[in-house]
Formats: sequence, structure tokens, C-alpha cells
Amino acid sequence: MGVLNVTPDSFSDGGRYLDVADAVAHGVAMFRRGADLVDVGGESTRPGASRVSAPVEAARVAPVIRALVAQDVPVSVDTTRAEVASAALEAGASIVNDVSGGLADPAMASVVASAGVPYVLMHWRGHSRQMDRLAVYDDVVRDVRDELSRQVDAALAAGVSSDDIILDPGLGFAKDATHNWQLLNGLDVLLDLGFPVLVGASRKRFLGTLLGDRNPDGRENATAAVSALAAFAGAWGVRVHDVDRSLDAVAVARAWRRGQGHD
Ligand code: PMM
Repeated sequence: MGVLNVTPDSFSDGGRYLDVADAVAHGVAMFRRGADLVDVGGESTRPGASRVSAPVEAARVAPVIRALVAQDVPVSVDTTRAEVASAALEAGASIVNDVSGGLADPAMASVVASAGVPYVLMHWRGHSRQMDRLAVYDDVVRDVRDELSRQVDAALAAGVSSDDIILDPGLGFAKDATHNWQLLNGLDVLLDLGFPVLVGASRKRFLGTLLGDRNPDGRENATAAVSALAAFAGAWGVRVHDVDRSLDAVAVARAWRRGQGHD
């Protein structure tokens, strides 16, 4: 899954793709290089970020999604709002990626259920402004698993098909660096819930910390290493900015797992 943030303030690509033509060109390029999905977002979720209104968010993503879909690029929409998800689905998005896993907007699950599309439920405890304060766990792997299970139950109760659910540990969202590493170390516990798992580590702060305070651009090799290991552990997908490096990493993991490098 290639990241396409149509925002002025995302932590690593904010401001680069605010112009529709630039955003579409970048999305098409990621698809041509091999991304299976382009994840279009119109609101930054960086820690401390302020919210934008739903109409502003929808106006950022809808034209980009429409243009990508017109070029046969499969698109997911990264939003916590039912209203934005509806506009994105209308524009041709085929997956809803909700970093709040249904908790931010009570209308989201029914929008997804009536569209009958896959739904990424990420583990989440609160909006960006407050999430660092919410990073308190007894046992992060068990707590995230239990909270995600409740998010799944709510989605199923709203009519989402269990075949359409994808889970995500939500690295960096109400989690410190140690929490993120523990979740990656315990990925099998989330996989045991029986749903596909998506991992979003790309360029995140915990990778910079590991490497001695590297800035986001210097975190690409570490991101690719996470992609290889996540794929090897059985993840369904990785959400990344640099598609090329992660495709190579995933190809290595796949060949290693299968014991052969050809189809
Ligand atoms: N991380 C970000 C945004 N959306 N969606 C999912 N499913 N998982 C994530 O980990 C995730 C996400 C924040 O990163 P960005 O600013 O690079 O988009």
C-alpha cells in the first residue's frame, strides 16, 4: 500500500502532494512501480495535529481518487469520517482505511457495511492531539488485541462482513517506541485473531529513535527491514511511502518463506 497524503502537514510527505496533478502523478507512479493499493488521505494524523473539517478533507481526497480510479489505480481512503468515506467511495475508492477503527465516527461502520468494501480497522485510542497521553498499557500486545477485538465486534454488529475486515496494530498511535517494538514482536498474537493484518511503520519516529535520531528520509532502510519481517511474519500488507524498497523487501521475504525465488 503506497501512501499518498494530500495534506499540508503530514510528518513526512506533508505539502508535497497538495496539488491534485502532483498527487495523481505520484499515485500513478507508485501503482506502476507495483503498489497494489494507493492510500489517499486528506487529514494529517501526526501526533499533535489539528483537525480539518469534513468538507475540506473530502475536497482534498475526492478529485485525487477520481483521477486515480480513472487510470485503473486501486485506491483506499485514509479517513476516520463517514462523510469523507462516502465521498471517497462515490469517487471510486475500493477500501476504507480508518485509523480509528470505527471509534471516531459511529456512522462509519454502516457506511462501509452498505458499500460492502474491505475495511481496515486500526487500533486507536484518541485523536492526534491527545494520543501521546493515552499510551498506557498493562500488556500492550494483549491490550491491543482485546481492544481490536471489541472494534471488530462493533463493525460486525453494524453489518460489516467478517470477510472484509483487515486489522492494524496502529504503530505510533498512542504507542511509544517500546510499545511499537512489542507489537511487532507479538504480531502473531494479532494474526491469531484470524483477519489479515496491515502494518504501518513507514518512516515513523520509533525507527528514527532506533537509529540515533534520524530524520524521516533516513528511515527508509529500516522501513524496508520492517516490511520484510512483517511479510515474513504473515502480514497481509505494509503501508509505505517508498514503494520500491518495500517491494524488494517483500520479494525477499516471500522467496525465503517459500524456499524459491520464482513463481
Ligand atoms: N499511519 C498513518 C496514517 N494512516 N493507516 C493505517 N492503516 N496504519 C497506519 O499505521 C497509519 C495509517 C500515519 O502515517 P503518515 O503520516 O505517513 O500517513
